[in-house]
Amino acid sequence: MTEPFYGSDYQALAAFDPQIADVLLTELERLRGGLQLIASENMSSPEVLTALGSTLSNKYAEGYPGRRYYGGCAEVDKAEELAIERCKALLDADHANVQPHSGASANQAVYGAFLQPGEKILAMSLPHGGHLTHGTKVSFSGKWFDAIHYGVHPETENIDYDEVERLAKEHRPKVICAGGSAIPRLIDFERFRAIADEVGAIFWVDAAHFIGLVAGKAIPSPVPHADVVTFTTHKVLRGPRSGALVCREEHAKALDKAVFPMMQGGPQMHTIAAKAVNFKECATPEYAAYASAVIENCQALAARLQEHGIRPTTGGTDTHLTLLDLQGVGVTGADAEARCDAAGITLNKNAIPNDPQKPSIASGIRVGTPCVTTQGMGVEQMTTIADLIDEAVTAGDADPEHEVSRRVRAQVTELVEAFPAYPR
Ligand code: DSN
Repeated sequence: MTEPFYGSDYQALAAFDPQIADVLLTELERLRGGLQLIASENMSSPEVLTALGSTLSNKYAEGYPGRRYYGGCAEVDKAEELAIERCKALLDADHANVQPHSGASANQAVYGAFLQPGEKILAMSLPHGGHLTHGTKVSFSGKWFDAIHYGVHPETENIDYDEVERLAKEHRPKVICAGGSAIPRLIDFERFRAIADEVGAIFWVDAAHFIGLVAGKAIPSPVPHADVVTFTTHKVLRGPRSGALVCREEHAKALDKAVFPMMQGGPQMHTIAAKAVNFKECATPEYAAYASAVIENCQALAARLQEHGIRPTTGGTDTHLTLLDLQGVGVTGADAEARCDAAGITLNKNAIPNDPQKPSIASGIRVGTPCVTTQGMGVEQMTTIADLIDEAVTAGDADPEHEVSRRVRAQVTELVEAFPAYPR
């Protein structure tokens, strides 16, 4: 390249705004210095980050490629067309909309396309693993729509499909939603489709958590079964922080209109370019191997934690996350999160099904392997990580100076130095 590229120039930023430059650098050091086990996070490639830090951020481009409300969109049109085509090919979908700013925005579009205020949706309850935008009272989805919630079976801790069917027949919802943020097992999309067909409902899959595993062909796809599939692009998928949706051709117009102009204004063209880069990455054999390794690692981690008496709900995992019940070791989710944090392990407290604790305390933690797998760790390292989690949770302290915090942190440092994030 002969021209200077404007963007990603850290030195220039540091000269102008040392305070923000310092935040950028210390956040990078935080990422590098500890174990990142939040199931919904990942580490995008430098190529994705370069597209994000580009002058495409400047462009207004309301509308869709070839049909914009502003001039000067020829170049950004190319980026969006590439993103759409790559997304459709990756997920074998009829239609893709790559403009949603986030998973929540993509979900809003589903409500906008298929429901009128006050109409019914059937979705998984948040305390059983659902999501805020699936009809919780604190979200637009529960304030403006009539949400009915299913949960997990008390014995299997897996989705109670009989309950889904019973509630669907009783309430006749316009939309049935599958997916959530703390579901460790595969979802039976065929069963959901059959239930939706029985009551004439739209079948929506919120695949934010697991779409990366689908893209890597590591788990079955919801796309052949669902009317619409929404997702984020920054979780296992490893793209920029954003959202997207794919749908059947018959719903393309309604969903496009619901994304813009109903729910959003100008699309973020730099992020759309970064999504295009990410979809290209996800179509490679390397990414497919990564997606399988994420699951293998998570299964190894869950199995080892179980040996320590930290129980994976549902008995294990088929995906990138395991939801762990800490009641057997007598520690709350909040305490476990704080103790791990002090020891250099970042994870989050999480409600478990039928949790006796309030959500801000919780009886569980959610642990995921997207980041550590990106760093190249394998099943051997998962055993070490499980041992470190166990030590921090059961013997540790929220004080970073506590001897257990220090001891675990030293081992974490050794591990992340052997498998660096964003190698220098
Ligand atoms: N915050 C996301 C997660 O952690 O799963 C869901 O929106």
